[in-house]
Amino acid sequence: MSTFDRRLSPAEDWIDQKGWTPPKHGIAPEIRLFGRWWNVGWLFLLLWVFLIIFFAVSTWFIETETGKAFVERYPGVLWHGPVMEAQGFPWWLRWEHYFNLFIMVLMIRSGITILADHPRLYWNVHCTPGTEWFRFNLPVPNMPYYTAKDDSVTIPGWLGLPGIRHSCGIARWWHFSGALFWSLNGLVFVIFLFATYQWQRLVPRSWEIIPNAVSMAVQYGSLHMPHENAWLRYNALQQLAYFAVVFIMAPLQIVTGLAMAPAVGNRLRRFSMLLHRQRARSIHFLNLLCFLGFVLIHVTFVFITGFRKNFNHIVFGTDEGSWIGFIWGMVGIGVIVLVWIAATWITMHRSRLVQRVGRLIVGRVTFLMEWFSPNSQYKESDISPHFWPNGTLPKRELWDRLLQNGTQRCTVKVFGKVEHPQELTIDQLREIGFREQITEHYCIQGWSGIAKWGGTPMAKLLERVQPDASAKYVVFYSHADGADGGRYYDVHTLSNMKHELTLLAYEMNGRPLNIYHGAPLRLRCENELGFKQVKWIEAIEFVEDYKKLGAGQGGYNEDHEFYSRRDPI
Ligand SMILES: Nc1nc2c(c(=O)[nH]1)N[C@H]1C(S)=C(S)[C@@H](COP(=O)(O)O)O[C@H]1N2
Ligand SMILES: [Mo]
Repeated sequence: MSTFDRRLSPAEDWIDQKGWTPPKHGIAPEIRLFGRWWNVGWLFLLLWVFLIIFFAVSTWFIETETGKAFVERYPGVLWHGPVMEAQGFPWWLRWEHYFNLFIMVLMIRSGITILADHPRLYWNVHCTPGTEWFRFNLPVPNMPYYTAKDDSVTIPGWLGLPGIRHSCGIARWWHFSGALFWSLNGLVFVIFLFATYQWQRLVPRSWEIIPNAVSMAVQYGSLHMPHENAWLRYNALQQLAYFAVVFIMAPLQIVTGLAMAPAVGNRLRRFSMLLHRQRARSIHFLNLLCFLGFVLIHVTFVFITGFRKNFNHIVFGTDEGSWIGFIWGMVGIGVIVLVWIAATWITMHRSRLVQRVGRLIVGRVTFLMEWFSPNSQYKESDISPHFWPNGTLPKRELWDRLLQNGTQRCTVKVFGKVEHPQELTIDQLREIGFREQITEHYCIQGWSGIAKWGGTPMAKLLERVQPDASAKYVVFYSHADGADGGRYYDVHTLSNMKHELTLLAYEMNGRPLNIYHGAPLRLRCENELGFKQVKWIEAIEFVEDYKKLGAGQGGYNEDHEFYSRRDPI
């Protein structure tokens, strides 16, 4: 054991709320429009007014001659498929509909938890304070070291998964495992759709769908419940809505989800210029609102258009009016509620288990994204005017040492399974090699920023120290402790260290790195998230395995906050 790993701390395998990031409450969500902030409550008022106008106009219009002719011409149901007596709801559709609900509940809850870790949404990639269009926290205070962690807010445990504050690490296991199953479920659904007649119920094949959908809306709006039968075919409005959910909203959610990953963004530069992380994040959220709006309207219509029949359709696939489908439907929803409660309990009390199972389920899939390793850089003009700081500052000693010796004479110790262990000053590092790169930083909490980093390529250091064949991982020990005490550290794969953009940085935006951003030395490993970019590096150790370090998860946040050791997404 070296003197470095002795200062690492063990970690709890569960979330002890007393030791966790203390609660901090946000504010009611606000939207920035016309240069000022509006409470979203106003939107509901607006929606209400809109609905009243819509109902009034529909009621008037449908009685006019034009209205009558319109509804007669476009009754609201289109059908081009073969005339079959019973289209019905086959078993696969009913089961997938249920799985979908089941998974979406978990994903929405964990998604809200992730959002609360950076309670602001932007259309620009820099996340400059004041430029957000949506927030549920107060304006960013003007102080030198207000971190993204300080900015995160608490979400109640009944809503979020797990809720509380700064729990995005564990929420992500739920969110990504859910996303995997949800996408597979969707894929199987689409395959079945096209393997059967069912796709004809969903896919519109004529522009007549538009006036028919308007007609449907007017009929509902004037409270004329149209005569229709969803058992045989959907009406135009239903068809459009279901089509949008399956073929537009769901794929959009998958694409914007992936677009937030550093591995994807850094690889597909052209694509990510268009759909950069903050746009993707904003659209991901707006699309969530579309999903929620859909669910609200969908459930309302299930109840007002004959709920016993509708429940029989979707639960048993029968077209009759008994209570049986509704009763079993409620049992199904009861199961979801139980899972809702159990998921929160497990996440809080068996956190390490959630981390482990999550890794088992989605680990490999997300790790594959390291294939999308970074290959492109930004221009000078892309550099962010503001770069959020994050992390727990080092103690007084390091500040004093930096002041006394100057950064250039600070040393970094390189040791472990290498031919030539050594202790190098920043000046000596510079002699080994120097390069500059303009890259995007992706913090796990949701913010991003572009900066120019100057430093020594890790590959050059590898040439110098010559790792042994047994060295598989590289450990970066910080001068600073993590939030719960014990030294901050993080483990990287040796292969990631060989990448041309992996840098030991001591310059930022053309100036010596300042202490807030990690002086004297910090890491840049561009296909991983921000927490893996260790700041204030004191030592670098080459190891065969990391399981004996700290709590054995491969890093401080991995140990204490249940993050993933490889996190390219
Ligand atoms: N030693 C140390 N390094 C750290 C952290 C920390 O808490 N301690 N935080 C990490 C996180 S979560 C992020 S997002 C980046 C932030 O880097 P920045 O402050 O330059 O923006 O540093 C990483 N490096
Ligand atoms: Mo971060």
